[in-house]
Parts: sequence; C-alpha cells; structure tokens
Amino acid sequence: MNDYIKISGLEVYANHGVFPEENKLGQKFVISIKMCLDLSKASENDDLKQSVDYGEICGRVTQFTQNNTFKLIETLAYGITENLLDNYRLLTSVETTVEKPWAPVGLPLDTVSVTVKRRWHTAYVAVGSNMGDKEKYINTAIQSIDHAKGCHVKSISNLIVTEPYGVTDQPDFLNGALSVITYLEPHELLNLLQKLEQEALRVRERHWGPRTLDLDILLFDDKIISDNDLCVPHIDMQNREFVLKPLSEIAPYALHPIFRKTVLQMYSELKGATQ
Ligand code: A4P
Ligand code: MG
Repeated sequence: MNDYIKISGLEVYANHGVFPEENKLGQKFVISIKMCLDLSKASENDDLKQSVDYGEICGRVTQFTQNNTFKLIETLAYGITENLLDNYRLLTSVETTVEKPWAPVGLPLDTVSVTVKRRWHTAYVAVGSNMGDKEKYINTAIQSIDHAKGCHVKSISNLIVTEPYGVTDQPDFLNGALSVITYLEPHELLNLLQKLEQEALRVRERHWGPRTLDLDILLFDDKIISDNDLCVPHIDMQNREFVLKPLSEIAPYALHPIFRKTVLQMYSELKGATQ
C-alpha cells in the first residue's frame, strides 16, 4: 500500500515518565503518525467516509496520551498504534513516533524519540485436540483468539476427525484450521497460542489425559522464521493430511514460501503419495 496520511508534530501535554516528578508535573510530548490505507475510493468519490478523519484521530490520540500515565514513551507509542488499528479498520499499518523534547537527561539535546510500526498480517493456525470435549476445547480457543488483542478470526474450516499421526497409540484427533488477521508479530502470536494451550492444559493435568489442545502456526504472511522457539512455515505441514485438508478448505491458494507451492498443490501431492 503506497497511500498514507501523516500527522506531524501533534503537541500534547501529559504525564509519562520514569520519575515521579514527571508523573506529577507533566511535560510536552510531540507525536507524529503515518497511517497507510487505500485512498483511491475516497479520492474518486471525494468522500471522507472512505478515508479516516485526521482531526478525529488527533483528538483520540490527545485523549489517549492524556488519560494514561506510562513510564515509557515506548508504551505510549505502542498504545497509540494499537488504539488506531483497533478503531479504524481501513488502516493497514500505523507508524507512530513519540518525541520527548524535555526529557530530564541533564544534557543539552533537541529531543529523544521512539518509533513503532504495526500492520495487519494474515496467519494460518492449525487446531487439534484428542481429549475430553474436543470440540469445546477447540471452539473455546477459537473464541479466545478472536477476542484477543490485535486478532480477528477471519475463517474457520470444518473440524474433522483424524487418526493419530506419529505416535499412534492415542485417541483420534479433532483437527481444523483458521485464518487469523493480526497485528501481533509472529512470536507474540505464538505466546498467545501457548497461553491458550496452557489454559486448556491445566484441565489436562488434572485428568492425566492426553493433550487437550494443540495450536500451531502454519503460515504467517510469506515469512520464513527458524529460531529456537518458532519455525514458520510449520516444519511438517506438507506431510500432514490433518493440516492440509482443512487448510485447503479456507486457503487453497496460500503459498508455502519455501516450496513455492500452494496448499492445494501440497495436499494433492500428499494424497497422490499416500494412495
Ligand atoms: N514451535 C516451533 N514452531 C512452531 C509453530 N509454527 N507453531 C515450538 C507452534 N509452535 C511451534 O510444541 C513444541 C514447541 O514447538 C513449542 O514450544 C514451540 O515453541 P508443543 O505444541 O508445545 O508440543 P507438541 O504439540 O508436542 O509439539 P508439536 O511439534 O506441536 O507436535 P506436533 O508435531 O504438532 O504433533 N495426529 C493427528 N491426527 N492430529 C494432530 O493434531 N498432533 C500431533 C502433535 C501428533 N499427531 C497428530 C496431531
Ligand atoms: Mg504444537
């Protein structure tokens, strides 16, 4: 998206800072925001409803900055960015810079500033359960993802009963796939999914049963990530019918960024190989 609206140098007197005097006396903060959105329709129809009202946004940002007291301008910059993405669905990305020209550093300087940028991503998540009320665990997780900060569940596949893959002496699974629109970064999404797994696992520990809930990130835009905590695309998705079948229902043409194959292609190849 090449179009954007920019607010530069919005001055707000507020109380953010690590020192108690800063929280009490307050000081000047200077805020600049770059908001990406498609402006073609607004300009074609000369219609504000198809854009965002920058006056209203200045008011919202001023209020947010004055109604909260944070220690860090980092927190303020994140808060403003998330507030705008949460409230203006036309925005595809928001970049916020918060300057603190009167920062109590005790040395001459023009200003200090923090810049954060967030944008909406598309992630695909596999869901699985093979214990207890499997459907309930899965549906509760889907609802929690949809209600979580910075996440909207966009589509949900049918849930299918599958035989256990890998370790086979365990009950059948219920499996499905979701597409999630999120401004969380990949590791933040992983943290959310693990938190939801743990919430379900508490029940599992009590009953000493097999897993209640498995939530894996399959794809995250076209990102390739490989570190100690996260491997995206999911390392074994191409070999798993219980992943590819539901995923091909909601995202047949999503592309695996390493194999350069669509989900549908991977699913057809897997079915061919297993027949
Ligand atoms: N991790 C790395 N990459 C990812 C990712 N893309 N998404 C790390 C999520 N987590 C990722 O996962 C172990 C570690 O993987 C995490 O700490 C995370 O940092 P886990 O969910 O805690 O443990 P797990 O479930 O035992 O491992 P894993 O790898 O998720 O298990 P699998 O490979 O998913 O196998 N058969 C059927 N029919 N249906 C199933 O759903 N599931 C499994 C679980 C086996 N057989 C199955 C099914
Ligand atoms: Mg897992």
